[in-house]
Amino acid sequence: MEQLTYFNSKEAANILGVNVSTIKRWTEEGKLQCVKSSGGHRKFLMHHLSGFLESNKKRAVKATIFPVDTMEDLQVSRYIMKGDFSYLHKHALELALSFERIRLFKILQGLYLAQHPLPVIYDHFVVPLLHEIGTLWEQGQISVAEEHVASQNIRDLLIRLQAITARPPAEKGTALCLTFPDELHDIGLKMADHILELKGFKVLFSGQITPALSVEHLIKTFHPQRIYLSSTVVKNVKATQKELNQLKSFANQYGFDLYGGGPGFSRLNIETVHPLVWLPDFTALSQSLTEKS
Ligand code: B12
Repeated sequence: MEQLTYFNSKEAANILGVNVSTIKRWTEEGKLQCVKSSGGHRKFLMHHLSGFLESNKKRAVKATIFPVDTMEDLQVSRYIMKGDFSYLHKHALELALSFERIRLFKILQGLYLAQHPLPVIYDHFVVPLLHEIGTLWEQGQISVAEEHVASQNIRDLLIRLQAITARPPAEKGTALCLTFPDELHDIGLKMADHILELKGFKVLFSGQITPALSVEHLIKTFHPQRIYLSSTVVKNVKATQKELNQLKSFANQYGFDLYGGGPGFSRLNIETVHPLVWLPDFTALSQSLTEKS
């Protein structure tokens, strides 16, 4: 079973800006959902709290979606509520480069609690942050090790967020997520994984360096209805095109749909693997899943 992160009553009270007895009352009145531990203690998943805030908009104003200890925190908290990504982006970059991952996580979690849609958080907050880190590295302003720590921290935070967000039953089918065999960039694919899971898919995440021929056994065993490919850098265009063509022939043989995302696809000929659908961002991914369902 997957490890989920729960908030206890005190933490839930802090986040919602009320005292513990109010939390108790709201759960008894059925206003606030929770689960109970074997010892009878109330435990809250993030979606219990975000669901409560969604149906109690006035409460959202009082909620401490981001812990406020200083004037700067107050500012950050306001920008989270407003969804001012340009301010948050600047602040988050400073945090990423000083490796303040817990505080960075609180911003990510705050954005989610403030009801900003996950694809919007990814497209307008996380992806620009990663791009900026890459640019600083390219310009020689940060070392390769600093770039690694900052981007690995972000990857780690995405996994933490995924562990505490709502997960509907996987009733929509199975999606296999992979990159081409010479690809090490898989953070975009992690974000796609999260969105697919939230939309009710069971996700098989193969991730980095996945040769097309090696997935045939997975396809035969798990019958994915969809395969999602992410490509950031294409080193060898000819070899990568061959991989894509191989996946297309598997798609014809085993009857799954093929989707792609990432800038690497601009170097490949996707006309020849029609009807592969190239998705420009996570908002498009989310919309494509809503349209189909
Ligand atoms: C983190 C990182 C790494 C990490 C990756 C760790 C990991 N587990 O992913 C490591 C250290 C391994 C790495 C290695 C390298 N990297 Co690097 N890396 C980055 C960095 C900083 C972030 C990458 C990232 O996650 N971006 C976020 C993704 C999501 O952004 P994106 O690819 O633009 O995708 C967007 C869309 O295209 C789409 N999308 C992407 N995938 C998918 C999938 C689906 C299904 C959907 C719907 C959408 C979607 O969503 C995003 C929304 O806009 C970037 C900077 C940058 N600009 O991205 C450099 C960057 C990509 N790296 C670069 C380079 C050069 C390299 C190396 C060649 C360095 C080297 N000399 O070894 C190697 C290549 C290794 C390889 N064979 O792949 C260059 C690429 C330049 C180019 N175009 O050729 C960049 C741009 C840095 C730079 N500014 O120069 N890198």
